[in-house]
Amino acid sequence: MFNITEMKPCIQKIISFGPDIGLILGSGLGAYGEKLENAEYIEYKNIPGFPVSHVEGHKNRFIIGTLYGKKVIAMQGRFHYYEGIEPHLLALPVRIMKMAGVRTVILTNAAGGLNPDFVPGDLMVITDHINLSGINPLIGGNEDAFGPRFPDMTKAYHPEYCEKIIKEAEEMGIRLRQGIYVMNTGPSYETPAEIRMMRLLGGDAVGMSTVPEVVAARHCGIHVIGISCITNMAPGILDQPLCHDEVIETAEKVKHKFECILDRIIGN
Ligand code: 6GU
Repeated sequence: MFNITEMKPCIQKIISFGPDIGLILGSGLGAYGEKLENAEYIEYKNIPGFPVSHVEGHKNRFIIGTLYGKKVIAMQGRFHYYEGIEPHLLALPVRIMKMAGVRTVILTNAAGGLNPDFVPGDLMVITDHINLSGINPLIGGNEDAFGPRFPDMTKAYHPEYCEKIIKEAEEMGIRLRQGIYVMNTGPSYETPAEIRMMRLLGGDAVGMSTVPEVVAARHCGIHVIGISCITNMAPGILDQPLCHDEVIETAEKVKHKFECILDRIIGN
């Protein structure tokens, strides 16, 4: 098991900065990190034992800086289990944020729509999740310094923040959905039969990330806000095949709407 305290000297810059808000940016949204003022960069490769993401467009660095007067740390390039990164390593970024004093983490992702009322380009506030991935970043010896062996996952997605975000989006004239995020490992997309199952289970969107970070964040008491960009409908919902280019294309199209919401959340 990796010993996180050994990383401390390499993340001293982050710890001294003392960010309040953590941002983990999903596919197509990494550029938001560039908005931070007086930014400094900490490359993952300079943190010993830290994984590196090979997903295209992910920059593999933390950015620390201020935005609307708040101290923010953004993770530009997140890790996925499908890359072959061990589950316990998926908890590291959130734990570094915890050591630096982060109280709230905002997670974004690209997801497939399960709810037939959704359309590609919709944004969805995550109100809860279903972990179908079969992995959990807390498997292994418990890191007692971070949290309990059996952490509670009720209200994992801060209910008052969810409500507030929905209200503010309304004020801004942005249609914001809400729903349950289902995590599957990927990298293959689901079969139509699997999608029917997920829908029956009560899922509204499906993706390949976020849940491990949420579990790690709740373990150590960090508040969570999750927002999915519905980049495509899940296989079988529409009678058409799914390709990754569509995911990237839609994420690019709704980037502005997504950024407006992030601005408002961080500002308030
Ligand atoms: Cl349909 N499935 C999964 N697992 N991840 C996705 C997706 C679908 N669409 C975007 N990301």
